[in-house]
Amino acid sequence: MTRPLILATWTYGRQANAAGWPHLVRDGGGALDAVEHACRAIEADPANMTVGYGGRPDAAGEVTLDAAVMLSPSRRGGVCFVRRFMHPTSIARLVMEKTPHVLLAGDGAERLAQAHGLGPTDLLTDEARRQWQAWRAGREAAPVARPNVEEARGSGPESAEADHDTVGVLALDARNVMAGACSTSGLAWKAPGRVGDSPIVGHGLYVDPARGAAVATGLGELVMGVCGTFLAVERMGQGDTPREAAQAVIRRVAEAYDLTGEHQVGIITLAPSGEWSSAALRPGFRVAVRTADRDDLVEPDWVHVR
Ligand code: SD4
Repeated sequence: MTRPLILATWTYGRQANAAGWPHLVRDGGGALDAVEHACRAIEADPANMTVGYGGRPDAAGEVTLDAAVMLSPSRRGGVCFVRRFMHPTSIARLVMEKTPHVLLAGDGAERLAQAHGLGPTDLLTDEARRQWQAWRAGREAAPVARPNVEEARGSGPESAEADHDTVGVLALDARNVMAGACSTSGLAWKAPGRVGDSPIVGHGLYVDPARGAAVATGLGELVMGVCGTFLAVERMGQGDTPREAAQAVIRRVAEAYDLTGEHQVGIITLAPSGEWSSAALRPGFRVAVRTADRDDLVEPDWVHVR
């Protein structure tokens, strides 16, 4: 199988891969640097309103970020409810490398960032504030009794990607080191305090060098109920191909929930051999793939929709 290899969620995954690739191939770099820098590029882009700086806020108008990085079951870190720093992926890496913990939340994560010289930033852009104000005005005019998660899915064509949030990246370097990272502002207009699948090992991201790696995107609540990425990697460990494992997770989600047409989950799976695949609940999900020979976007060859 081809390596080095970097895979990222959604069409903006190409932008992520472009930022990660030089770190994947340079001397002294590798898979971990590549996935971190891939996420950082999306976190810093205010035009992307689903990750990092410029992300859409929660129902109270506050942007809160979640992220994780992972090399193995014993080398992983996550942060959630980060409100003042643009690069939660780098803070997650600090949790992994500088603390004995797995997950830091809110002020604690921010203190760690500050202690390591990361500078605070106001994450709410004028455009995100404007959209939040419009959402709030609409809600006051016509209160809806659905949970925030449902409201956040939106409707119409833009919800296919615009609301779909996580940049998730998996990489395999020339030395066969596999790494993963993911970063998100979660769901637009979410309930204050809501944390999704992305910062939590085994839900939004899982990497086990002996078995494989997986990263998920879509409605975190759906992924979390089935421990989606752990399930995928565990199945690869038991002999599933990446394709079978990705499909098994999507089927499990479909079996576990009463789904509506707006629910989406996408997953990318990567075996230690470099073989990879993806699957989704419905059309719209894309995987950006970059190797020495290719740099393109792929649709999952299987989606659950029936
Ligand atoms: C979350 N999984 O917080 C993330 C958001 C996402 O497409 O990826 N949406 O639930």
